Amino acid sequence: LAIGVFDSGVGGISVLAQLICCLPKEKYVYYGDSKNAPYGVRSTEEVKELSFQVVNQLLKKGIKGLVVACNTATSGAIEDLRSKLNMPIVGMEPALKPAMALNKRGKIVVMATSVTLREKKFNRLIEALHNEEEVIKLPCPGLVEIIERTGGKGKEIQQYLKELYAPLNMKEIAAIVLGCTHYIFIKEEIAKLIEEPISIIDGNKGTANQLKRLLMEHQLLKKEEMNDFTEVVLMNSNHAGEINTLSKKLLEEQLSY
Ligand code: DGN
Repeated sequence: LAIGVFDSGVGGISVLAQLICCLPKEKYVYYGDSKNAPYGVRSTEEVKELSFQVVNQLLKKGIKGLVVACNTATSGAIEDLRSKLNMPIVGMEPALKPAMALNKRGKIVVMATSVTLREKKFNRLIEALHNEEEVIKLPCPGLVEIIERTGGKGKEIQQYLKELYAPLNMKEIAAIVLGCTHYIFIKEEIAKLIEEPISIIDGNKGTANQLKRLLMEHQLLKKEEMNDFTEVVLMNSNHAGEINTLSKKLLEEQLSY
């Protein structure tokens, strides 16, 4: 049985790459719902409905665990998914805790979709960390669409980021948290815009570690001797179950870092 991984498009490919590094013997089925991207501007009900549609496709492939490789779908649907499916389920969380653990003075910018920033899950996290004044919520409307179209390269992204950061005082910022899995592909572009002491952090490692812990706990981890290679099936709703070239290219890029 495989690990099912999904996102509202190609964003979760960055998570998949991290999972492969952490658990290379497993089989993965990735579903990118590019046809319905972005989820980030939809109602919570719609996000739930779309997430269940995708998960039904993954269940048909035979999965033993699920990674919701999308902060938006995690915020909107993970509780319902957990109550309906009997398997380990791991989601995304904007990496605020690691950002605070750096113990730097200054504000933490969280780049994410409007759904993620407005949902209870994230706001509870900020409250629990007693960090309300230090967090700047930075929604990035339209950015997911540009990344779906360009793979995260080119002038359009640079221009977008320049305008997004223009109102902020860079000197006040200690860290930038990438709270949307699509934004990992533009990490280098963001790095070009900022100066050294600002750290850029994502939650992918945390998710991979959590999956490993849960699979071990449920004795679902593949045995060392069973498989010498990673098996990956890529699907995308825009391509009728076919491998999507952009997903493949992004996965190869991520794995070669
Ligand atoms: N990759 C999704 C996330 O992590 O929130 C963003 C997707 C979207 O549809 N806006």
